[in-house]
Amino acid sequence: MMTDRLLAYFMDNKDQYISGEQLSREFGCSRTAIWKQINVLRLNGYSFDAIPRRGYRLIGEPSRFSVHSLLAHVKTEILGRSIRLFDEVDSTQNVAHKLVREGAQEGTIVIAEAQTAGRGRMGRKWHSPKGKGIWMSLVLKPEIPLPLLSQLTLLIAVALCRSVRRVTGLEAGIKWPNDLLVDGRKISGILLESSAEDERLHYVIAGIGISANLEEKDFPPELRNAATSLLIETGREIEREVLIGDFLGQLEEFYRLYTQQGFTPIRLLWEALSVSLHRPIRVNTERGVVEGSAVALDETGALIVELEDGKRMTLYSGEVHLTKPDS
Ligand code: BTX
Repeated sequence: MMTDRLLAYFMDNKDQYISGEQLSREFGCSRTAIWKQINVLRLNGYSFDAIPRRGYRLIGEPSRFSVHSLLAHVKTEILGRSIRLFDEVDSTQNVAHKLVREGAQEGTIVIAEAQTAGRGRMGRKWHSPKGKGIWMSLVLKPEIPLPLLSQLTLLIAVALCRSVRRVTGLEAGIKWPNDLLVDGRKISGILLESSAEDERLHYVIAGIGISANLEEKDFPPELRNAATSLLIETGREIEREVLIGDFLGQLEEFYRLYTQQGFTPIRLLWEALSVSLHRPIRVNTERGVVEGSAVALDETGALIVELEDGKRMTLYSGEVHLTKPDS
């Protein structure tokens, strides 16, 4: 409650510095309490300038998706025909799973400004601060057998990579299977979760996280070396609605290509965008570490790695590390 009142006070006094002392008098609490509430607002995407002896000034509000602007950019037939926007959720994946159980149709997308429990693969966390990124889940009901699901992951990575390149001009590349990197640092991740029975897919929830407008300070220290954002790399703010619209367009186009011509054209596009091919890599797999050079994808989407002795190995899952020059 006090946070709301404090925010309203700053809104009424835009462009002015307000001292901690004045605020503590106004709200009848200590300056430490005011400072704590300002930090709560900061976590919610508000920015303050703080100058000793002058006080605090509100300098930025969190950006908000607008349905109107999204609809103006989403031109797809199926993907995005129902758009569900949320301010804050635990994970858009959870919301999408629930919506499917309640009958949501293919193409439904769930977007949140913030996630409190965004997740990556294998129980990893996905950092999702408010108003800074694209945290989105897509409901898909593809007519493919379960073993070919990895092809869909690669297809989404291709669409996303092409779209990021087109909208930002950055040389984004794909690290197998579906990390998007710029200059060796991660800007995006894809997580596929499915429900199936007897090798038949009921539905897939494709979770897409794009670190669009995060600044260096928005990343926790342990991620700063490994992760980056489109804003950091381009030096300008990305209009998230434009990127979403472009990505959904690419995805729909590639999905059509895939149903008409199979995986081969997608495989070739993936190989052209890959940063893990033809260079030394180390892959942590369930059965141990494999070192060698990735040479291609096979027709199922698995990675073919050539070992030092010239033998070839096919990997279906694992974590790739680029060992040189920017591991
Ligand atoms: P992943 O397991 O490949 O990647 C997770 C790793 O990525 C983390 O351990 C960390 O090193 C790094 N990382 C975490 N947050 C970020 C970030 N914001 N930017 C760059 N790197 C980061 C990849 O998993 C799949 C991620 C999917 C996220 C989406 S967001 C919408 C949907 N909802 C949800 O809960 N997950 C998906």
